[in-house]
Amino acid sequence: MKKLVTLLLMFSVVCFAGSVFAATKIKVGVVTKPGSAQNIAAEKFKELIEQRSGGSFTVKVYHSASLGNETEILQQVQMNTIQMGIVTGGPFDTFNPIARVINYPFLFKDNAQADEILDGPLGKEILKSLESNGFKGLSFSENGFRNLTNNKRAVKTPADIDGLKVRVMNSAIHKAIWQALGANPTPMAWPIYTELEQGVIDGQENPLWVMEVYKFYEIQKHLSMTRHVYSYHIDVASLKWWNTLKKADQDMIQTAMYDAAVYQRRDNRSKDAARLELLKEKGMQVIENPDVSAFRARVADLKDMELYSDPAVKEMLLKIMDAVR
Ligand code: EAX
Repeated sequence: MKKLVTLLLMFSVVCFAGSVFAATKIKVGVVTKPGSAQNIAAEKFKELIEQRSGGSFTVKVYHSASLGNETEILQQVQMNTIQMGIVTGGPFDTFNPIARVINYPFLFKDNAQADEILDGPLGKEILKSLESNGFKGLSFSENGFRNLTNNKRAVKTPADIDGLKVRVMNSAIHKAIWQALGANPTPMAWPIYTELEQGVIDGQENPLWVMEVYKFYEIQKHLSMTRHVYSYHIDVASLKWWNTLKKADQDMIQTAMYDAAVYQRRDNRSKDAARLELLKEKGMQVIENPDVSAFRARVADLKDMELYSDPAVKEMLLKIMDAVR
């Protein structure tokens, strides 16, 4: 009997210690490979939260589309089969049209404007509105300003874009932008190296880091610094999961993700000049000053399109336009 009591006691001590010390695992999904913008944000978040929580949270980053494309990552976050995702603004568009506002062409002049809006009250409102889709929006990390590459010709003016088959993200606004610019936009999930290599598409548009990390200089000849969209990632958690966490843990995760996002934006920006040099060295023909005002004129009417007919979405777009004017 005594032995049994002792055993039972030992067993409950082990269980208690287990429940106190078992770390909570956070699975984070990104579609890109190590060294990419999303991955740098995810890895920094891992480092910060594991350190600050004293090990009570551990993070595993699932990368390189091992969990599927960005839309599929978001579906898994909604269901809480993974707890977090760092996902480009484009694919959010199909879940909530509010994501369209930041993808609006030529919305931000520079990084400082993007930070001011996204870290400010309007950015918070956008994150908040994702709760209706089962996402807890934590912060914005960045892909960066997007630029056009293609294999057909140097692009300086809209006429040079006419008829180019350009891959775009799965997003209504990105498709509309390239239609307005005169291209033949083809929505496609990431990654796209093979399609570029085989010539299924003539070109694509992404920030400079993508051309370097994914070695697009091997298969794309022309780069035009169009900077047509400031591309953000939304760093999201599953709302289902979020609601099970203690307030103190929510705060710690929120702060760690925001700090990681700020770190990653700075890191990304600090590397851009060297990247451009590298791409030139690798043989890309770069048009550094295309006729941006002509591009702008072609997309000037997008805000009046059906895409922005939802009053809340339109209102948010106009508020941002007003704030950055
Ligand atoms: O970061 O699909 C895209 O073009 C994204 O920018 C991609 O996630 C690369």
